[in-house]
Amino acid sequence: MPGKINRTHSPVQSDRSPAREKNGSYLIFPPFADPTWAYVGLPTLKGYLGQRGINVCVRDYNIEGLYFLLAGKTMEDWQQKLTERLQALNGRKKLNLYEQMEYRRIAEALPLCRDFSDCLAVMRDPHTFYHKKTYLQARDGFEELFQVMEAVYFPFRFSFNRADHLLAPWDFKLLDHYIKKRLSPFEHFYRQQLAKLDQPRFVGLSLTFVSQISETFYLSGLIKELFPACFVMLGGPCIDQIAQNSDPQTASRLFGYVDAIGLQEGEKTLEQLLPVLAAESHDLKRFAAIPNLMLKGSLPGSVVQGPALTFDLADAATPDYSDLELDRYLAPDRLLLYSPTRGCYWNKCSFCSYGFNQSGRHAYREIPVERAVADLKVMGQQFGATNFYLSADVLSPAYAFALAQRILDEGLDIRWSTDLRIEASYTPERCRLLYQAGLRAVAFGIESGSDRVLRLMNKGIDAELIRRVNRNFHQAGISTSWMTFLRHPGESQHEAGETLALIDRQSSMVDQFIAGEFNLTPGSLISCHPEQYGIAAVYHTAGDVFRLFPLFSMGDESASMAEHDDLEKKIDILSRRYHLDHYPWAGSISTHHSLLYLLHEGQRVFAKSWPCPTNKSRHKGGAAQVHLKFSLDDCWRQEQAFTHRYLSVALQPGNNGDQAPLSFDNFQKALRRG
Ligand code: B12
Ligand code: SF4
Repeated sequence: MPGKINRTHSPVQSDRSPAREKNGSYLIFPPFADPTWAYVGLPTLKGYLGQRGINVCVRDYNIEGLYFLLAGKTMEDWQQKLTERLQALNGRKKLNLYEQMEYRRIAEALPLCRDFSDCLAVMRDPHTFYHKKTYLQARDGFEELFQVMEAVYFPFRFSFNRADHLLAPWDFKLLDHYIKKRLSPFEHFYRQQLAKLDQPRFVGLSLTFVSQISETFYLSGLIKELFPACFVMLGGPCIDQIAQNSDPQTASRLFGYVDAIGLQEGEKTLEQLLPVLAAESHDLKRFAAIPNLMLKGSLPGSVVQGPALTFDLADAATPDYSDLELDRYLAPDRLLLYSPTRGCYWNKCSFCSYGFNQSGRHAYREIPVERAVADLKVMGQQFGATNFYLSADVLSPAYAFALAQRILDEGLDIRWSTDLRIEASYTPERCRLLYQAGLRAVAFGIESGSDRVLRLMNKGIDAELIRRVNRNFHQAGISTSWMTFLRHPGESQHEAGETLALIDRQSSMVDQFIAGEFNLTPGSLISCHPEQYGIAAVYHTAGDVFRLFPLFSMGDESASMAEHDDLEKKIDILSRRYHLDHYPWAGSISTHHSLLYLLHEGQRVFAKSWPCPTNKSRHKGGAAQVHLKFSLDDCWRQEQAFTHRYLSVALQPGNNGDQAPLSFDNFQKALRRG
């Protein structure tokens, strides 16, 4: 029998009163994103607007939605649905390909159904959180929760960093299918939440990460359905990328879902827009003058855009987290995000197009150090936090030193982590200053261990400088994380090996690392001038209408399978010496859980392997506990064969380097063909 579900237990219930909320303006952060801390974008906007007398309410549906998923009633419904569906499929003589895919997922998910609220309790308890085996079991519990969800909502996939279709990217057809068929796991939760709003006048949804696309559009549809007069708007880096990269037709279709889009930073946009919306009758002409605002134009397929504006950080205000229940996040302590700088002072690496940098209007800016330290102090006092993540592209060395000095002068006792660039000015003495001021973890974009590739990337650093600066930080007691990637266009097999060899040689002073694979980022120098990097063609799939996942072909220079396997083996050997994990778990870079473990157990906590949890009940365990008519191995083999066959065609560009066929539509047709 699948695990029992406890309906009465209540750690997953919110204390928030169900009373109707009167505020007319809301800023909502939709799922799916990191649930271990509150993301900084909306509290930053609330702080700024509040200082100017404009009141907005921030709601984090990412964390509140997770509590809904963990509720006993939700799991009970899912378990019933899975049981009924399995019975129905077992009643068939034969399963088609799609049913086989679903059947295997259901069979493996059913035995995992249980009350997962114990996992939540572990993550929030200051004792069990630091007991590694217990922590890992709870972490696996959350992964299993998603596995169950993926079976219920097949063919969609979910995690704290993903919400997508099995194979096809989000396009309008897939989004409409998701919205009209009410396929979101949060359908009931959204309705409960929205029922509490008393005729909202304005709702701004933050679309920061790709993993929020489906829920953002789903929510906007629901809000429009429930409150037709409400002005619904999107903002954040991901929708900015979509609006800037898509062709004009796609951009204009976005206004079938929302009234407006905020490009780049939202402070000035909302400061000017909200009073206009509050006025009895809107003077529509005034919209067109609002900075960074994008609206539907009067001609079919056209859009109107307000003047582009780069926010002056001298005007920034203290982020306001007061609407959020900070103890509901998945962590035993409070950590706040704060963004003291925006943009990158280097901003010329070949592969990078960070945040709004590609717009050319996201110059490097800093909140004056005195103000930043005052903000940290106020936030610490107001929200009871001593841990901070300085959430920014990068801090300049001069800024980091001045900030550290000021923290010490003000006697501020905090611990923090952030991203820095490798620079010669980080001497042993300066690194000690940073440590004294509370810096405990730093992430570096190392990228490569080959000097030639670093030059090709225009990184402005070399392997010798990397070694020296990393050592200075490490020896000062600051944990160092290396972010590297392989297969930059033009990188040879030997050069890729140099990166792994550098990590290997320096591993006694590298506290965490990641060796990822090169991805083409829209707006990066490589994307804009592929020929300079030996790229034969850049193309998209037909379904990638938002232009978020450019693909490329290198002619015949690509690595062979054997070369690829050789690098993977080397990464594996290196990784075995560490405890590395994906977002947001302890062992991933720049996350809340990793910082907490570093503070608790020291710099080298991830530079050794961790005990394995014992509750891995996947696959075989699952099949043993439910009545199965069809072989799961056969289902798996059929799916593998189809996926391989399908993608080998669907990802190939057309004859002129045009788009590849992969899309929701194309996938459906291929399924029917089998
Ligand atoms: C710090 C950072 C992180 C941190 C913290 C992330 C977190 N979850 O808290 C770490 C290192 C952990 C991280 C991880 C990842 N990140 Co990151 N990260 C950043 C970074 C460098 C800064 C973010 C920040 O603090 N900005 C400062 C705040 C104040 O600005 P903001 O959030 O953009 O909000 C402003 C505007 O967007 C706007 N706005 C926002 N919402 C709204 C709403 C309305 C209605 C309006 C009008 C305006 C508006 O106004 C705000 C104030 O000006 C950005 C790059 C960048 N410069 O944006 C990338 C960025 C956000 N990350 C990105 C990505 C991809 C990731 C990862 C998915 C990477 C990976 N491969 O796993 C993970 C996901 C983690 C997760 N699941 O949550 C992308 C997101 C876009 C995308 N294509 O998905 C970005 C934009 C970088 C990029 N590639 O362009 N990241
Ligand atoms: S990779 Fe880092 S240093 Fe290079 S441009 Fe991007 S943010 Fe700046």
